[in-house]
Amino acid sequence: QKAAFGIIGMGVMGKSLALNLSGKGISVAVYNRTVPGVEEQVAERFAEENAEQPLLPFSDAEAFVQALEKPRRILFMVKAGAAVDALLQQFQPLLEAEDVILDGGNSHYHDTQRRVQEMQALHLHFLGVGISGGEEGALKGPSLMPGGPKEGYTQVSEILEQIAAKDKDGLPCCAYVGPAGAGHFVKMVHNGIEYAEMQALAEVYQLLRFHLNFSPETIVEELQSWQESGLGSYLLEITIDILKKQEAGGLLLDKILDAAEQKGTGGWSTTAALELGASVDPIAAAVMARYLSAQKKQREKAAALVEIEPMQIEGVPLLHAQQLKKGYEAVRVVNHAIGFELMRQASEQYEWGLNLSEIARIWTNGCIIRSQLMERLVGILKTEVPLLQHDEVVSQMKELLNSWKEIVASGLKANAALPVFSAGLNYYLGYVTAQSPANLIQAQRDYFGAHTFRRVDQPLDKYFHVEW
Ligand code: NBP
Repeated sequence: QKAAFGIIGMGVMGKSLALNLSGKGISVAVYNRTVPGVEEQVAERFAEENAEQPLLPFSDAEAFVQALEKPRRILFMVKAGAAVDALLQQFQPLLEAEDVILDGGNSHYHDTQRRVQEMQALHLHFLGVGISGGEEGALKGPSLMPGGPKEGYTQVSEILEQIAAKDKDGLPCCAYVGPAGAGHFVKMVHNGIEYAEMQALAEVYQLLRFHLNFSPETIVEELQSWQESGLGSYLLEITIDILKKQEAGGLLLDKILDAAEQKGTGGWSTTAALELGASVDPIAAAVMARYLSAQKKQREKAAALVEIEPMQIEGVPLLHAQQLKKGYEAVRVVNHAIGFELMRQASEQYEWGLNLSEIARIWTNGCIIRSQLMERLVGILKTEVPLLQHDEVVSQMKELLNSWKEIVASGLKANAALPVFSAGLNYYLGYVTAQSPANLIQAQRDYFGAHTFRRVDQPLDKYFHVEW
């Protein structure tokens, strides 16, 4: 009997997804490459360990392909980049017209765009599928963001919807996102928002612990109250758990080196924003904050030279914690607004027809940035109005703005670097400023480079130059 679905790559994600599928009664053929001298028969051992599941293991590519129902549906769950192209080279001659290849890795959307076209020329459907939720999500139900040729998607929609997480109405957190590289673009932006959200939480922790003198236990209590009062999210939940984790009578967190690493998707979001002419200040700030954190040795040396110490924020800590909560609420709205705006601009530029409300919906469960805010955004994004101009959001931000400004000002004064809190605030203040100083920029450009400028007292399609 042939298998309904094939997975290539028995790493962390590939194994979990195989178990998710097989747990739903879907027969899965699994394959892993064999690197001579390294672990062999990876797929076979995985199937042995899970003998009760309908798994068919292979180390031979041809036998793997032959074991699949037609049209074949094969998910690549391997490292993004050259590995995906190498696999396409290897497997494409073994496949037939109408077969579907899904790339579930974190591939760059430009690569996916190219691969869709290359495979289309061979009458194969190539789908770039964003997958979020980590190992546990893959096993229990991830959020899935498939993009590429629609005909390919219809061949796999039923299976993907079956293994995806479910939203509060029981609908799958999986929806066809758009053509070409749209799925991987959306996953990239998901990760960009994730970077900003993680950094915002790191700043909250830093302020509470080192500038407001909260003990880890009190921070846990404080954050738990946030979690229960509208700010609930997966990332806040795991942050609370992390702040409880003890090792040898102390906080494990205190033993972890403060040098953040990254795999690139946050940086890609920033590059995409530069390409599209979009502003993603807090996402970019979060990426840069990780780079700066990684320069541990330089930071230590500079700290000794400059002798800057974390200072206590003056005043009543509990009142500042309330301001911080409001600032956190505000910066999260901006983090999300810029992410969705980036997708809107990409959708316009590439003609993808992205449905932002539907994207928010498939991010309400299974993925790392699931939150109560995301649930709210599903409704808000149904309108064409930009998120930060939506009535409900305008009144919310009016209510939060003063506290946000206060906490950023007090934090900076107390020597806390607040990359995301302050970049978000700068973005927001810039966004709500009708008259910016960019007229001076235009004048300077015209002065030294005769780059011309438009005038507010003349039609806007006319350009002027003066001898300064
Ligand atoms: P792992 O490192 O656990 O597994 C990688 C898999 O890719 C292994 O099966 C490996 O085979 C295979 N592989 C590599 Br590496 N190079 C290959 C090649 N040239 N040909 C064939 N197979 C190759 O990674 P993972 O965490 O499962 O992630 C897989 C993809 O999913 C990545 O793109 C990742 O960014 C993405 N992703 C990960 C997560 C997560 O939370 N981990 C979440 C969402 C997306 P081997 O065993 O022979 O080396």
